[in-house]
Amino acid sequence: MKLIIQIPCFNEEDQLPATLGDLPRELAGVDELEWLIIDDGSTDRTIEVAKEQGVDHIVRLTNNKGLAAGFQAGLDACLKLGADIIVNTDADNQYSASDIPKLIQPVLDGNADMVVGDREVHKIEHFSPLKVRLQKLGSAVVRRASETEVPDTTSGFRAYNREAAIQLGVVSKFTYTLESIIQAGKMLVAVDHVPVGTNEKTRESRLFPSMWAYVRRNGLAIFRIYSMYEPLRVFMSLAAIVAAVALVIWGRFAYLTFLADDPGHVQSVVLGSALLVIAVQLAALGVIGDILGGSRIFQQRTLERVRRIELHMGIEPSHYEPGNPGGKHPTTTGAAAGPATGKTEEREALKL
Ligand SMILES: Nc1nc2c(ncn2[C@@H]2O[C@H](COP(=O)(O)OP(=O)(O)O)[C@@H](O)[C@H]2O)c(=O)[nH]1
Ligand SMILES: [Mg+2]
Repeated sequence: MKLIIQIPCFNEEDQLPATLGDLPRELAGVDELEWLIIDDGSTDRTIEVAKEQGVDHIVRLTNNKGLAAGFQAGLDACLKLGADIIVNTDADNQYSASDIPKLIQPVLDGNADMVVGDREVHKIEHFSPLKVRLQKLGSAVVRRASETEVPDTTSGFRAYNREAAIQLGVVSKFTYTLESIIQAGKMLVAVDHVPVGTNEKTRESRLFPSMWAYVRRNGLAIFRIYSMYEPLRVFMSLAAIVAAVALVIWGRFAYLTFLADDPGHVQSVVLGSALLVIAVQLAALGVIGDILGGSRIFQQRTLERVRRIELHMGIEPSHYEPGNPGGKHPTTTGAAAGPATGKTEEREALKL
């Protein structure tokens, strides 16, 4: 059983020593435990600090591509490095590394493919009441769309087994947390959650510089994901609302003209007609979205099979460089050999 702990990083030289310092080097039920960082085009000493701290693997993106892209590149590398379980945590030591055993237990027991750490946000002191409320509202929407029970959907502290990691393919640029839960709920991934501890806040959130940014970005992400995965529900509901308004306006016209003997409200007829046209267009968007959704599921299944073939062939992770497992003295050329996929002969036979 091999566990890789991955950490997405963007300019985290100050935070990494404490975060990595708390990570375990061995765990019960795990034979090999390695650390991987995804450096998303950092301009500071993130890589050097990670090497000093003994990180085993580095995925180094050449420029900044955003958290979701980095997360996906990390999952891909962990799979290709032979991980059976992948734990994702944040670079700012937000989550208690001592809860990793709790997080992986349902996966080790074979009861879950993906486990989301629940921070129990109402207990976090530095979360304002507004943020807690928004967080809960957003989580309720995601639970509904995903048909899961995850209480803390924006938590980045998670464990995935190989099956879950192979199946996930997040397309959002900005955040992967919400979309991955919805996707998991729709695919053959069993999602569970466990309560986890958090540490003191060490710095402001980089992802959400203000409350307004938090609302806007998460709201947009939820709408986008919901309309992508449930287009019929979203657009038919909108169409029904607009059509109902149109009918009320027409009803008013009919009442005034035929019952109240107050003719001449032609504007109501025009407005009602315009709204009805909009309602039909919205309904059509729902149908088109539904058709696209169907083809996306096939693309996703194809991607899943391509991944299995890649893993079988031992294709190397992209943007990979070895870390410095011994720690302290960073190497400039990289210490160990390439990724230990153990499939070199097979690859050579296939002339890859
Ligand atoms: N790959 C990548 N990771 C990022 C980026 N911005 C932030 N992160 C990482 O995402 C994690 C969460 O970021 P943080 O600022 O703590 O956001 P919070 O979850 O709102 O507290 C940390 O590990 C950051 O290093 C980015 O642009 N790219
Ligand atoms: Mg944070």
